[in-house]
Amino acid sequence: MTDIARIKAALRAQRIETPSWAFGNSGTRFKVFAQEAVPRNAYEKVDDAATVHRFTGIAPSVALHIPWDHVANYADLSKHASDAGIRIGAINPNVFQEDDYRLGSVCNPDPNVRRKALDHLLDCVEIGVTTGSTILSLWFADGTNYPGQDSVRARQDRLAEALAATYAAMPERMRMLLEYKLFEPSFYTMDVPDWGTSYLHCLALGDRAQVLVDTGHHAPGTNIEFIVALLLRAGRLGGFHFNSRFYADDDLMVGAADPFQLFRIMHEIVQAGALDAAADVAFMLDQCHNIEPKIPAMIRSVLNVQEATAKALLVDADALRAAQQSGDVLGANAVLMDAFNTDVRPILAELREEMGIDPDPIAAYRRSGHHQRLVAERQGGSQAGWGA
Ligand code: RM4
Ligand code: MN
Ligand code: MN
Repeated sequence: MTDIARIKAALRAQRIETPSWAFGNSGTRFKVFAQEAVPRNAYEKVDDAATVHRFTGIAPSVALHIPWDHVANYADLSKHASDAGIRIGAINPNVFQEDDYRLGSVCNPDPNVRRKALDHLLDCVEIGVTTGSTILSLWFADGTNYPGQDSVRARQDRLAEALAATYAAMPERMRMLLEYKLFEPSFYTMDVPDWGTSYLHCLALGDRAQVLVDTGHHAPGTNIEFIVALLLRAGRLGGFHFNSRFYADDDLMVGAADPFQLFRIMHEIVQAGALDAAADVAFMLDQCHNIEPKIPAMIRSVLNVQEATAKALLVDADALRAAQQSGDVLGANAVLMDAFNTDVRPILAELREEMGIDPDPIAAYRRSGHHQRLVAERQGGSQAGWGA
């Protein structure tokens, strides 16, 4: 295989998962701006995810967030997805939006609240089984705001207990991904603030528990690709929540703020052979399009990951190794920069034509009149979202 054929084959096989919640209205704690044509339920969110897949060719699954995406019949939702050409991806339990969770969910000092949170996690395992999902993706808002508020160690014990009970309920083919976040909504301690905490819990649980790296959840300046390399080495990189940030958990379009960081992350992935489906790294997006139109923003985001991947695949691995081994610092760096500075848009346009999709997905979406159709169709009802 020529190099170009190898790169195209890898890009053709790439899978990026979109998040249902990105299609609903969202905002900051200051304002949620409603947009036209926003889905009113999980079915319409799935439709929007299917549209993103139709225009990009590489986004064939959508993650659900429960209860935001609660439906009466999950098998029916799953069928709706497959009729639309996609499937249900990761199931994300939401244990952070009820009054009961003021002091936490699975780490709450009150055993009744812990039980309620655990029951929801177990329900989500069931939803995963019904929808054919293989990933239970956990994020906990749990933590404390003030020193002394609760026992850090007791909270870890409670967390471990809930995770173990959930893990035990998962079928063989399901993986648990445990996400970490440095701060917010808790400001003094988060119960899973960093990859190390997540990793320790995963180790205690078993092979099917892995760390989820949300790129927006680190302190400014954190070397995320280093974390990625470490977790890959340990076989515990379960997947990503891609998004980009300038300051904190901004949830902006991936690759918008720092395309070079995204390239560096994808370089570690490619070097470790983890782009391969067998490596089971889930490439998921976790974003909110507060002010920009959502479907084209999601298309843009998928393309940004694809571009970074193409550049990472272009890195001349032999030249890089040779430079590294001979201690050629500048040469090694130049190999990387050469790849990063290559315009990959022509090869991607070519690839898309070969895949039978438009070489310029954003322009194609604009031309398609799909947005106008949705505006006409989605009248009445109440839009999905975080509430204004
Ligand atoms: C959190 C975290 C979770 C996401 C929620 C909406 O900050 O990133 O993955 O489900 O936001
Ligand atoms: Mn996330
Ligand atoms: Mn987040």
